[in-house]
Amino acid sequence: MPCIIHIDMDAFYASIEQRDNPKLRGKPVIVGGDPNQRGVVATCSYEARKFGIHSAMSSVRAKRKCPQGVFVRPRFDVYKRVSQQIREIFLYYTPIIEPLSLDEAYLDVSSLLPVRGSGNLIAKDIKQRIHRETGLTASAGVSYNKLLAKIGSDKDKPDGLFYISEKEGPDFVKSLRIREFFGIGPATEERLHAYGIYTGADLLTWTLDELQPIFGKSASFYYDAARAIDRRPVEAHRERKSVSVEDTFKQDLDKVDDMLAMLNKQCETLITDCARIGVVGKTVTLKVKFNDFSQVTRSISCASYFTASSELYSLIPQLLESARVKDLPIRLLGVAVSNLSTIDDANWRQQMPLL
Ligand code: DCP
Ligand code: MG
Repeated sequence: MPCIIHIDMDAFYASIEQRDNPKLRGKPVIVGGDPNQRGVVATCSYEARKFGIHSAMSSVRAKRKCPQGVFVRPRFDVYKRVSQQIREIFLYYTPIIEPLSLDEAYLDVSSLLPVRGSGNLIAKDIKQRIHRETGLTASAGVSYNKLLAKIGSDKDKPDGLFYISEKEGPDFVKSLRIREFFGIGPATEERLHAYGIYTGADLLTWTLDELQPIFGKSASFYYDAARAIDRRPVEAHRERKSVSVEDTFKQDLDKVDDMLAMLNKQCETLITDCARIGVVGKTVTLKVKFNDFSQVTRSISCASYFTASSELYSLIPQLLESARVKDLPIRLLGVAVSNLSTIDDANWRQQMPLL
């Protein structure tokens, strides 16, 4: 059996701000955009989470929930440097590293087991080393596949270490809320609830054929996931070509206003996902699937990078118009950003102005 570790830094941007400015320690720190300029929260310290603040919330709302919160503008160059430092630490253990964003990665440490004894010991060592070299805490999930390792790293945050053995895997998955499964966002969660699927145990009662219409291409992934099986290898050197979001609707959409409202939300999700991954893109692609299952995509490329969801959304109405080649209801909409570059302070300044 493989041994996979998923490492995820705790309150990443906020912890770095607290590390670098002692006045911020112990305080509710909110990293993100200006509450006076329609900015959003990138992340916040654990002190701020007690007030109900979380990533992607509008800064105005965050300010209302926690008036004493200290708002700090992000410093992407510093975050990128720390991210690089962490990756170098990982390389000390294994070359099989798959970064998912600036602050998280999968590591396949299977070949280290004979020397190091256990995945737990390796994870503990990695966490200590990260703390010693960066002054920051990380949480680790240790298990026999990516699915369980990733869920595990979230179970004992902050500064956590969570191990799921082969024996525990299937029961552990049964107890999960469906939201905790990889790739299930709020829209899919709602759709699954409509089918009566709330937990891993519910998912387990569905056959592969029954899951097909719900999940399409991903049906077998979720069929396996319900059984604590995940055959995806840790893929080192995988280069990301695009960032995307898509939703299949419970009921097909036939009103343009509803389509645009959905796409507006998707643009917001996409921009925050790009920030988390640490990239910006110049090309936007709209995907439309009609209720006869035919699919159309349309793209526009720009001279500068998209850093605000409003910039992205401003191109959506024309894309939608050209993609609606048939006057049929729509069952799926998606937006993707490609032509990527890594994020830096200069190309993000617009999105997150100084307070
Ligand atoms: N991020 C962002 N916008 C989001 C989510 C995240 O800009 N909607 C950024 C800020 C985070 C970093 O990505 O610090 C890592 O994301 P995580 O989801 O891992 O969140 P944190 O590391 O901040 O907190 P946690 O301790 O829950 O992992
Ligand atoms: Mg994190």
